[in-house]
Amino acid sequence: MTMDLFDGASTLEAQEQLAPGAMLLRGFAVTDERELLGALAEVIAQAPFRHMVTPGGFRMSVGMSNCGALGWITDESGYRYGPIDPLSGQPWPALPEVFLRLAAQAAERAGFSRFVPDACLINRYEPGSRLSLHQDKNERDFGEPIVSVSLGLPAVFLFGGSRRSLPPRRIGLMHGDVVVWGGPARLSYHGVLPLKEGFHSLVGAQRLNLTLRKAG
Ligand code: MD3
Ligand code: FE
Repeated sequence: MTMDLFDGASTLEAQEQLAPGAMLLRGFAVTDERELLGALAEVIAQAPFRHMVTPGGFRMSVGMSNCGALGWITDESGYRYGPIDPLSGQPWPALPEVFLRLAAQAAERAGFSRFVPDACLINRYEPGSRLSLHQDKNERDFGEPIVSVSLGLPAVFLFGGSRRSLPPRRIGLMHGDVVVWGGPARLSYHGVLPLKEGFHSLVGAQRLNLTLRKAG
């Protein structure tokens, strides 16, 4: 792990490689927290959180929305990206500049230059919400990384291997933590344990997770 003091904000930032291709940037988004949450509120006003249904017919406990040219959706016919919010019949809201800037800066730090996402899946966890072990493989190019941003209540993230049967590591993800998933880590299984009750001073009784992706 490397620690570096930066830019007069007197923030101590830790950078930790979880595995080849998986770089955890502790607190990387904290300085942008208010701008991120403000932009997020505007997106959610246009495209509210909804509980999507899996192809198997299960209602997801995580509330989801999207912004960007493409949004991730699931329904009875499958998992996919599409340009239209099925709830409004309108295009997904545009990606806010602050999302684009943060994603590019985090990706750069992890060794991916010029990362330009075209999709952002927004996950809302309420106490009890969980995400079972899965791979993200609906994107066109697995050579592109995914940048995840955690806001609000802490969660236990499960970081597995290339097969579902391999036991996952448990990693605490806190407000402001950013993880860049690329290279050999890109297709690893991962999930989130049920969220515990709590209250975050800026975000309230929930956890919000942004995943910035190049989907198309
Ligand atoms: C590792 N989200 O949206 S973020 C997802 O906290 C998702 O809401 C979780 O899994 C969440 O698909 C985890 C961390 C994450 C995101 C994408 C990954 C880890 C990943 C893609 C590949 C490998
Ligand atoms: Fe995922």
